Amino acid sequence: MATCFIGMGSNLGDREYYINNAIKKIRAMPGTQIKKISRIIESPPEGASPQGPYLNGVMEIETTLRPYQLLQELQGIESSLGRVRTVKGGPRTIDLDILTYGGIRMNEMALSIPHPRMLERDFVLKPLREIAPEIVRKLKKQKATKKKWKSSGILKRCRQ
Ligand code: PH2
Ligand code: MG
Ligand code: MG
Repeated sequence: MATCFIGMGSNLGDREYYINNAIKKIRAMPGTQIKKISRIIESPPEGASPQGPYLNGVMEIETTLRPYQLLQELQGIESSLGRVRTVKGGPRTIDLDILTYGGIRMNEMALSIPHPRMLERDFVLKPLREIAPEIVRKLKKQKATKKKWKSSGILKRCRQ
């Protein structure tokens, strides 16, 4: 069983409908329980092409699904709610991102955990802090440590 945090976002069509439906469908995923859901906040699109404002939220789940099974379930829910992938970063009915999966770190083409840009995004940090402030503190500390190591050259020397 792993504790995971999932980011939700919508900026196309009936945004509340899509967020509520995604929550319902996540609740029905095999081996999965929702533990906490943050408040849903509205924010302007960050770093994306001109598009409408987003509704964003974060939830904590417990799941027996493995990372790629979880990804597949979430992508299935995105498709069932009319998500079409045309332009990268384009407007979407629903976006469901794995932010963290237990304490694991992975960096693969199809899946990077923790989500590589989550610590730079207020629309993730604000709801995540509301339900799990300790996770934000831990990830920020890990990032600062990694940066220190990198600048000291230790990481590079280890890889050679
Ligand atoms: N998602 C993006 C790009 N920009 N901006 C906001 N406010 N909320 C999002 O969910 C969002 C974004 C790509 O995933
Ligand atoms: Mg996504
Ligand atoms: Mg996203």
